[in-house]
Amino acid sequence: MEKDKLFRPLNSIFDFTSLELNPPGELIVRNLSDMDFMYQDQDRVTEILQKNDPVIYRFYNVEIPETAGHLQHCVSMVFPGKIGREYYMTKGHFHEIEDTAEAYFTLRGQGRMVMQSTEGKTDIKEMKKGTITYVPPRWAHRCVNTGNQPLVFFAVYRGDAGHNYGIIEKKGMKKIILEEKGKPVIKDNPRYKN
Ligand code: S6P
Ligand code: ZN
Repeated sequence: MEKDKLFRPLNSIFDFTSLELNPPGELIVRNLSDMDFMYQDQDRVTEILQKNDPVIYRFYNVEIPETAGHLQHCVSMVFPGKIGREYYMTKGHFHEIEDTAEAYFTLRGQGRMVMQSTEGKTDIKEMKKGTITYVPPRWAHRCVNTGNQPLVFFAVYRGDAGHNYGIIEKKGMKKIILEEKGKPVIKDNPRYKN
């Protein structure tokens, strides 16, 4: 990446048919095996992984200097699907620099943003085409696709925010979203480690 002071204006374009960003920047793909331990139904995880390793989501990070004055931005897509009754979702994270917030604009699909603060409060917001979701500083965030098409969203956050995945990897999140009678329902996570 260019040095900060040399950085120039940029334009990228997202193609809603191919679900690709051009220029792609950094593309990160997460398969089930990257987050197998996060799902409730571990028997189902084993069964699926014996056959294949589905892509759960991918995201394009536009390459921006990782400094405070810049705004990192990205387009993510969570594919439709479930592991048992639990919908495909992102790993979820806190930002490493705790006082950094984030804004999400949903472009396509249906889902939920599951949030949890460092003090243990939880909040869940609907995501659908047109929703703008604000993630305040110190709130972990995970996106869950509850629909039957890709959930696509654009997110913007401070360039130096960084990502802390470790807490959610170890503890999980307090709330999970499961399918019940064809609809998404919020449940307490029985595997949450306090
Ligand atoms: C970054 C922002 C999103 C996620 C992306 C994937 O702060 O919240 O771009 O990185 O949706 O989720 P995760 O939890 O794997 O980073
Ligand atoms: Zn984030």
